[in-house]
Amino acid sequence: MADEKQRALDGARVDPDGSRLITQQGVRVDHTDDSLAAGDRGPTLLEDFHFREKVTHFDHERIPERVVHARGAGAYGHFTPYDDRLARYTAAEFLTDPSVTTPVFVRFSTVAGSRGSADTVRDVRGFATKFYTRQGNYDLVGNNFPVFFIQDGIKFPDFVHAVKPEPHNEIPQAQSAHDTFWDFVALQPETLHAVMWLMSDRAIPRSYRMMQGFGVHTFRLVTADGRGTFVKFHWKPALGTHSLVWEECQRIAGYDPDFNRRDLWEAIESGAFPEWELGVQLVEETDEFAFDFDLLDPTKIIPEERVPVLPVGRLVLDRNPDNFFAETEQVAFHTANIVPGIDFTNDPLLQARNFSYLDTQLIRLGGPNFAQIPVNRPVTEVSTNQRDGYGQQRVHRGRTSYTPNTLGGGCPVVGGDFPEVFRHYQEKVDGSKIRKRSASFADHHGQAALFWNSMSEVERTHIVAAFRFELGKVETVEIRAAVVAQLGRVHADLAAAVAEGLGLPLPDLGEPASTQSSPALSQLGQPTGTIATRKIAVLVADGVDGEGTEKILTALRERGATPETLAPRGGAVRTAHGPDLPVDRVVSTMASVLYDAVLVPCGPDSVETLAADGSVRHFVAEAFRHRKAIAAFGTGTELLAAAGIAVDDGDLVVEAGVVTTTKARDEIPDGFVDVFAQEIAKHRAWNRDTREVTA
Ligand code: HDE
Repeated sequence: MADEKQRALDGARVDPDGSRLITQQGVRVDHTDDSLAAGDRGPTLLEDFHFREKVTHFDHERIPERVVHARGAGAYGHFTPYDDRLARYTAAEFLTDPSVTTPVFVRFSTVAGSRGSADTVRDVRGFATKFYTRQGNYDLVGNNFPVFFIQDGIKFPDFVHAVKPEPHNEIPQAQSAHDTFWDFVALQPETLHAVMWLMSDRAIPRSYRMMQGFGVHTFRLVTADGRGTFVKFHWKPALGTHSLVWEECQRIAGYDPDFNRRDLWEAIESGAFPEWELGVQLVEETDEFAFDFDLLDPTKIIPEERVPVLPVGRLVLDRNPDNFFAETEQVAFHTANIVPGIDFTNDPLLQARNFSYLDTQLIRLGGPNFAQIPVNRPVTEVSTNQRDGYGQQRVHRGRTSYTPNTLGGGCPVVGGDFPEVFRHYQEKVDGSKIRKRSASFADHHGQAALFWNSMSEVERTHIVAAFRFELGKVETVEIRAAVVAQLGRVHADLAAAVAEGLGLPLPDLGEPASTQSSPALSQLGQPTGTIATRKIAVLVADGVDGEGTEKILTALRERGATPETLAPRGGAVRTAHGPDLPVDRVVSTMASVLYDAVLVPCGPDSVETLAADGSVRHFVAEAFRHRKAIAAFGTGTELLAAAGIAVDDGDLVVEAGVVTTTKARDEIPDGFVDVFAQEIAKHRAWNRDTREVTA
């Protein structure tokens, strides 16, 4: 969609069509493969301006990667509020006028890894949105966890140094499973709530399109007459919140380190535009102290059951960037980019961020003019007295670059009324200068326990396994024990299970730090019923039942899923009765971990070929072990048997996510695809017993 931001970007876009090679100085050259040399085998000449320009530019092509969130993927889209329900709370037009659609750029990221690290690591994911509003740029720089690891930004360098690769050998890359991180955690219990999220399935999303986003801090909405309301921002994905399983993540890091980036790109290219609903939790200023935690403490959530999330609008991402560097790498988010109607609170983490983001762009983007980079420009006018600086793109005319002036006609003119101009919320502040954490930030274990209490059995098993994995990689036994001791102050069950796995003695176990729970925190039990964009591996070989396969492929595509045929070799396979069936992928280049579900069609010859191949049996058994939906029709069930999966014969049999029928071709029962789709939509068959099947 050509919104105002896209039209503005058109001015910066360059297409290669038919152009000739012309240097940066506008000179046409006829040769770019050999440098200018003194003689046939002689030295290169300094006067070779074309060589020097080309190589110098290359030498300077890299900019510093982000100190955190270095690896990311971005897309354009738009946001529209549903109605004017927030008009009572904020003067921000883009949140309150349903006739206004605001262009956005969103960048998703991992935090700890370098630019080239894998997507599927255990980590927080960034969810940063730049709204190009008609009142200026508003950046909501959030994460997929609603809480952060520290309470005061002055601890951020310590926290990041602890989680990043260790400084002496730069190991490990993009992992929290190492001594320095857990040393920090054990000594800094304010990390514990976020650490619970980090050890949970939230840290390994199936897709950027299937994760929630949170503004984390408590912000403020402000009305035209200056009334403030506390607000927490939430993004809810239309496709539901879903995760990978840990073993898959590790395997995908090898098979497709770009898994999440590719998924976002392909979904948008195929027209399956990702969507989120923006929600807000609102708290009146008079209720500031109504909670058993401090609203300014970024390690705390407001349970949704206590303050419901009010849905306010829809975000759709519908356009991939044209150039990764120009847009996704150069986009510069800043928590202090706010517009009239939104303001900060005194959350000490937010306050620090308001310093850090501008500061970091100065080194990363090389000077103070980064807001002139096309992706960063607002769709509004810009008019300041700021001049000069590296990378200045504008040609400011006139004699004046100061205020007040008469020589420039008094321009740029200041003044105006809120909300036409931004004016800070007039919060009364009165206190002594102190360097001390507020006593209201003291509870570090209560909400960690709340999170644990809110998890389903499956989710708890995953959390325990994650702690065991991570702490198992810690070399210093005292650090393992110190973390387990902290967990003992969260919940005895958790600490005991982790200690048991590590072979550590039980720490002191008291009462749980909280007996409360918040069902909204559990990812399970909130299925969306859709299989849109789910990837389904269809295993075929020569002799497959083409008619039955086509019928099911069509039905799956009609439901928005993406089935792909995988065969031992590329091209097409011969079908038992009809035309050849095109092959999308060669099975040896793929793995079941790259798919959401597996289908094995009928065909005695096809199944015999596939079953004789150990890697195909492994493919099926692994999907089974990862509790994915699996379907087979006709003799396809024999491949399941060869992979060690026992199935009963019948017209339509469903057993813990495995859907089978003995029928083939036009006799496949109508309900077969419906049931298969239902099982895929559940994301995983958590009730499946996988012990008998090894992959
Ligand atoms: Fe960031 N963070 N952060 N952060 N953060 C950066 O800014 C920082 C925090 C988040 O896609 C940096 O441009 C401090 C919380 C995202 O470009 C840097 C503190 C949350 C992104 C920075 C925090 C975030 C960043 C690195 C503690 C969730 C990626 C490059 C006071 C609410 C944005 C850059 C993108 C990036 C500093 C804590 C989210 C260094 C000092 C809490 C999504 O400025």
